[in-house]
Amino acid sequence: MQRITISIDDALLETVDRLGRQRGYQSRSEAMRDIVREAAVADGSVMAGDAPCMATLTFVFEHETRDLARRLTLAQHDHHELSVSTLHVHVDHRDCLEVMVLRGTVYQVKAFADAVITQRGVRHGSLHLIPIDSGEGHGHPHLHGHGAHQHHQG
Ligand code: NI
Repeated sequence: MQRITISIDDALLETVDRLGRQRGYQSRSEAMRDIVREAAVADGSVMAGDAPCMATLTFVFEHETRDLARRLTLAQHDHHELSVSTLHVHVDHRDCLEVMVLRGTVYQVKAFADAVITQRGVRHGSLHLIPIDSGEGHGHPHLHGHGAHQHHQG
C-alpha cells in the first residue's frame, strides 16, 4: 500500500465525502479506492482484451446531423454479431437517446463503442462493461443446440 497526496477541488471532495456517507465508507481512502476500482471495471481496463463481456453503450445524438441515424444503424448491421439489442428514444425534435446492449470480447466492444462515441453529433457517450464468466458454476446446465430443448414424448 502506498500513501499519496492528491489535489482535489472543494466541490469534488464534497462529492467524495457524500458518496462516502451514502455508501458507508470508513475513510476517504477507502471511498477513493472503491470508486477507482469501480471505474476500472466499468471501462474494462482491468479485463483482458479477449475476455468475454456484455456492455451497455448509452449516448445521445442529433439524428439529422450528417445522416447520423442511418449511419449508426449501418454500423450496427456491420457489427450484428456484437449488437444484441438497441433501445431508441426520441428525446425531442433534435435528439435521440440510444442504449445499445453489446456482447463480444472487451476489445471488440470497446472498439465499436469508440467508433460510435467519437462521431460528431454524438454526445454523453458512456460505455459500461460487464464481465461475464463462462456460464459454468451456477448450477445451471448451459446447453446450446441439441439438448437445449428436451422434448419428451408420450
Ligand atoms: Ni429518434
